[in-house]
Amino acid sequence: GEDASIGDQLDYTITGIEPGAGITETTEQALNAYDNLSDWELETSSTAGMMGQIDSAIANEEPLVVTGWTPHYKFEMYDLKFLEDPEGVYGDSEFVHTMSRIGFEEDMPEAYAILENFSWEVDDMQQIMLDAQDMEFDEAASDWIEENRDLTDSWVEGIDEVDGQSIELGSFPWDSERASSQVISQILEEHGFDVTVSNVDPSILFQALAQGEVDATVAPWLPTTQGAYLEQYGDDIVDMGVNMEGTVIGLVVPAYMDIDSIEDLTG
Ligand code: PBE
Repeated sequence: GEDASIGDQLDYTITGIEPGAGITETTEQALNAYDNLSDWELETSSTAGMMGQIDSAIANEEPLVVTGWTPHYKFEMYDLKFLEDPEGVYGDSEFVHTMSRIGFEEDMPEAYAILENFSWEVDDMQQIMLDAQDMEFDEAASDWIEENRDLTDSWVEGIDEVDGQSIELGSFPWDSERASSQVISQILEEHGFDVTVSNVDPSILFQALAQGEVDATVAPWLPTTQGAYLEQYGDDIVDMGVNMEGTVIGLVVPAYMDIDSIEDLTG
């Protein structure tokens, strides 16, 4: 008989990650924006859970739709593709921003200046994520710093060292942000700061920044991924600008699935 529809095969379920992720919020918007997704739902769990589902689906060449993003080393590991997004819900290629609490520049001018100078490429982040498959993130970050001293020196050039001033950075639990927070915290520590990094969901990070509970972050993806959180808390946060460009979010499927667009997810 007829092949079961893609919706029937997947039980009308998109496999997601942590509830507080920006991509979770954006996918909820996609469920409303696409008429063909009116019977579909987003199953949130964890990034590890989503990765496990990719592992088993690909091993058995089964269909699967996940909330995906690049840079992410594991997505280079499998033959995956983004579904076209004709409604533009997931936006275009995005920017990673550096942000701080109000008052941070006055309180810690040297840290502010270094963070404002922080800027690197997707390939740099990808390299650390790749190396971190075989070692700890702090080791992978140290290796990258040693190989990129001309770039990292440019972040601190002409800025006075400090003597043990403590700084609290907020970040996310995803590999991309563990890479960036490791790099910037090691550079700040070399400059005399005593750095602590707390990895929290985006919804918590924006709140903490707005309430001045953390000093700064190099984690947020904008304008789409964490746009909703910036709308909510942006008036009480200093957006210091872009530190990296070229991140992408969307719905991702194994390349063997013969669908190309979100509109192909039908009942
Ligand atoms: N991510 C990775 C996060 C930001 C970095 C896309 C999973 C998110 O908030 O969706």
